[in-house]
Amino acid sequence: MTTTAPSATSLPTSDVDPFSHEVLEDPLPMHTELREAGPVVHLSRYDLYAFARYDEVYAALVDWQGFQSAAGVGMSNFRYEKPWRPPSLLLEADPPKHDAPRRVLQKVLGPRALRRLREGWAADAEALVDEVLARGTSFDAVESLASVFPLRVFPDAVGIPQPGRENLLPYGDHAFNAFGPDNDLVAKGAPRVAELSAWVNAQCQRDVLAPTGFGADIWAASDRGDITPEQAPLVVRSLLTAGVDTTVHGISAVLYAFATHPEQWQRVRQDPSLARVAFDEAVRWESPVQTFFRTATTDVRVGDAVIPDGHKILMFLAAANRDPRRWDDPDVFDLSRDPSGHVGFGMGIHQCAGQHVARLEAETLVTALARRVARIELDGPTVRHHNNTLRAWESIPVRVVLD
Ligand code: OVM
Repeated sequence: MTTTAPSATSLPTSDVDPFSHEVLEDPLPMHTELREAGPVVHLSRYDLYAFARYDEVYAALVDWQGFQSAAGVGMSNFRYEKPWRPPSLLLEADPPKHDAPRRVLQKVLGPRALRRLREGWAADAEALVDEVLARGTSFDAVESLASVFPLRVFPDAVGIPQPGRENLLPYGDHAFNAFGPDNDLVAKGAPRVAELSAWVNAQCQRDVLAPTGFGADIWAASDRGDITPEQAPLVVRSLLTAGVDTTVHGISAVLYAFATHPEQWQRVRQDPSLARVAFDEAVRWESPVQTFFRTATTDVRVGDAVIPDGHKILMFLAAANRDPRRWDDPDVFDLSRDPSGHVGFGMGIHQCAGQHVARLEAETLVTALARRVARIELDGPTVRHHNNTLRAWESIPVRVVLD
């Protein structure tokens, strides 16, 4: 990649393609280069403005007036291009339209609702760990744990029926690819979009959902008039879109972190209450959601730069989460650090509505593992899964030593 220093009249600029396979395989060198180039870097290939430093990413996340979401939080601008599906009422909306759906979802996924799930999920996690370990002590942590556990607990919690659940991961994978440019990853998903969308949309209907669960709770909110009956299925769709791949890759991240940091595993073993902070530290360290876009609502000044009205801003959450201006030893996965303030779940009015659900999934699974596994180490080459938005794993072979 070529980065050009700013002259008197121009911003630092880079011709890097953040969505190329080379960068997706290892984005860290690009993050460093963009962070060091300046607070705002023009990406010439796509004519957009990149923020890779913590302060600018944070400021953009909380400034929903200056940086809107309703024009899309991917590269494509909904003012000029038709979205691949009807926009999300949460992610791709601004106040005031955003607020009622947000309030409803936040309540449905809030601490009260989760208290009812903890015990069952802890038991499910122990049962899964027992099953996996009964088959042997060498296994793929993605195939056996990270891609299994969320699919055991989350669709049941939403209340969707069993058939077709194998569609959830491919649908989410495409949705996260669709935030990027129209590249080969989007083309790969295109043949199944109609089929997958039809299935997902069908699961959002009231009569398909179980009488209790997050889905039923969202429909009950429409009975109370908190949202309209037209909005309810789209709020359910947000759960099914954003709630599966993210937790799979987040759990992969924390398992990879432990497999490569044995001393940190010993700490959770001694104090299982660290499982929760371990997940947030893994989300900071790996940033399962790497990027989101915003759109400037006017000419917005950022430092010496002006983002022109209507232009796209690319926020590198992952680069902000390892900005040495904000974090000591940012590349170190360390359970003694306080990772709060990381932007892996975003920040501000759009901050991840499912973050407590994600934490509960990760916490129960890590706790179940810590009860039985004394050591965990890599047992072969890991393989990345490339996605325009997600930092993901295809395979993490591990070998464990039991108590
Ligand atoms: C949504 C949504 C929210 C967050 C992430 C996301 C595909 C989707 O509301 O549909 O990624």
